[in-house]
Amino acid sequence: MSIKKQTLGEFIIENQTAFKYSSGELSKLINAIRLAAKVVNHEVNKAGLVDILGASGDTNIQGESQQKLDVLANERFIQTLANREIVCGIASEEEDDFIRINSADNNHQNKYVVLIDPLDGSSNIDVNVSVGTIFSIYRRVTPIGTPVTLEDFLQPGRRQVAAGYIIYGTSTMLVYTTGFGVNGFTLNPAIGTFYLSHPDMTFPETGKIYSVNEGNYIHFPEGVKQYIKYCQKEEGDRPYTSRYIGSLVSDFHRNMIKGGIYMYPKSSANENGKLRLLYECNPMAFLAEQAGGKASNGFEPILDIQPEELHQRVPFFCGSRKMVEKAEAFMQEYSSK
Ligand code: AHM
Ligand code: MG
Repeated sequence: MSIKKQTLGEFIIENQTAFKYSSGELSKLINAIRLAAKVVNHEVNKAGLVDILGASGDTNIQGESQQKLDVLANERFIQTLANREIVCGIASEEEDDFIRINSADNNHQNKYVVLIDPLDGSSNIDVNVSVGTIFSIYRRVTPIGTPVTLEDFLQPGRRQVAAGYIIYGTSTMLVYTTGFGVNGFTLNPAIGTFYLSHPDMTFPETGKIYSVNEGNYIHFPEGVKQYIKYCQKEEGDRPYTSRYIGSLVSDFHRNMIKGGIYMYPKSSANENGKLRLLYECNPMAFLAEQAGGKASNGFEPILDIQPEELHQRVPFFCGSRKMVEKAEAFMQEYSSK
């Protein structure tokens, strides 16, 4: 990659001045995520070489078995953020409860909380398929200097200050937004530097890819069944192409570049779908909207949902604006909330 390109570090500094009264706290926070991303990238890359694969034996709050890399990624992100004392609280998909971060003098003035899915799609690790980290940042709502409470984490996605993901793929990328569009940075592993490779990323208005686990078809609501039939019908620019990696970050990333829709609807087996509102859907929805796309539960924007619990799940339809609107139209005609 050309060294003429802007590095992520340079980009963060340059954009900090865009926030008029910025204290630099958010910049420091994104810098810490950048650092943890490089560490986790290193672990993911050597996964095939050393004995860190396989289930660790623990189960997370959703009753799923954790793989060792999930545990490692969780530790790395939490340690990096906690050691730098730049956040007042962290919630992770891998932790039962949120974590309060105290400073050495017990009196820090930090105003941000971070919510994170340290390694999403981790069932793909054993078969060498891309996985990702997803993060979401909010300003706390309780007074600065007091211990964070659940309220600080249960905010509608619309209030996110920043969100992004790291994709550990054929190359490693960090893609994020602070509410002024979406920018993607590719890691040059030889020197450990992220370069701005994808400035101002946008979803094509429509696309030809639909991504859904069709193995669950029989359990889907009628609206989703009808929409899938619509995607498969020979008419106009259809049939569409079906592409499903089973790794949200990778499916989202491809659809943002090529145009497409990702769906994880509710089903008769999972009444709220599978994906978590706070760790997966909200950050992806913020990115989608910032990139000109759309994200919905089939009936309302994901970002408008008032969360009720940390590990809440929601049905998820996300991607190119016109495709999501079409899926919503089918849901509203054939299904109920
Ligand atoms: P995880 O957080 O346990 O890794 O689950 C989330 C993942 C998403 O990345 C992916 O899109 C989805 O689960 C796949 O689920 P399924 O195997 O049911 O299709
Ligand atoms: Mg996940």
